[in-house]
Amino acid sequence: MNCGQRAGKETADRVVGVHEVLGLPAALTDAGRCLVMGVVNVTPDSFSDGGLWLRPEAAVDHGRRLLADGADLLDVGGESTRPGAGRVPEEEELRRVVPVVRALAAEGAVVSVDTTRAEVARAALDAGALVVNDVSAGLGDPRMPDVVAQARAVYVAMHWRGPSDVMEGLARYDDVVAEVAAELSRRVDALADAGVDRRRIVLDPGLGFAKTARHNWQLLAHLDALTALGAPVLIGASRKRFLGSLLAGADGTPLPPPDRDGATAATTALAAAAGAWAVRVHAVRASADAVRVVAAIARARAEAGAEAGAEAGAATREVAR
Ligand code: PMM
Repeated sequence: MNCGQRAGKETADRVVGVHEVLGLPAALTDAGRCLVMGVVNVTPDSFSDGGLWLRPEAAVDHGRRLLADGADLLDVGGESTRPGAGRVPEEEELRRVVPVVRALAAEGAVVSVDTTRAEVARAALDAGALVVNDVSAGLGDPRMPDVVAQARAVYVAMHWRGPSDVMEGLARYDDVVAEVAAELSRRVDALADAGVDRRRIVLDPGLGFAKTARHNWQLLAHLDALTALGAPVLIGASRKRFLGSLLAGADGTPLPPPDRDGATAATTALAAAAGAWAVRVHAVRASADAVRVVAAIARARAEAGAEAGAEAGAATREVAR
């Protein structure tokens, strides 16, 4: 059994394969389905929603809307990681992120901070965040694992090969699924060596980060290789370029980011069915519906299995008489 997996038996309301992460409220660990993480980008330049929620009040309002749409947790970020993006000064990242984290956490939201900087993570954790979403899995700032370990926070460790301004040149693999799994596995060991509790680590293949569209599809097609690592898995396909390219018009123009939400919801359903712990999405409603559909089907399967088991038991008793 995966170390983060429920030890519970297969019943109608316990969906098999749903992972549990230590350090989150019961409402999330008992959800019995894939969770939905809503994205709150407090940035002027994110690829899909840059500049829309740069003022703290606008970002907090956006977070509230995502919660109303069914988000289980919110991921607040102050630095764009789109391909080619440069760095934002640390003070600016702090200024963008901390008031938004504080306000949403004070309203009872489960908040994740999307940062590679230990100081930003520390300030966000002090302001009430429970999760650190580090797209560099500790490679961007060597002090990060210690900050997360000390705070006993949840650590989302994403597959990362280098900063956004150089990552496109790092998208070279012989076998992307095996290499991403192996590199993530090494990061888990390094994080655990640095004191992070393995039961608080979530893994993410990092779709679009040092990956071509083909690499992203390969990873989505083989999520079992990632869930087999024994940790909960988060998938961030939302609105990414490979979806826009798939759905390009006849002239080859990729579909723009806000028009990629239908494709995003399809990836959510497939990730949930493959046992993902959570999906990270910009538009929450469709994904919140999709994870519930997948959970209902899993429950129906478990019920059918239980009924078949009971019938087989009765038949065996009949023969033994
Ligand atoms: N993608 C983006 C940002 N942060 N975090 C995780 N864990 N996984 C992702 O795939 C991921 C991420 C880029 O999307 P954005 O610029 O719209 O936030």
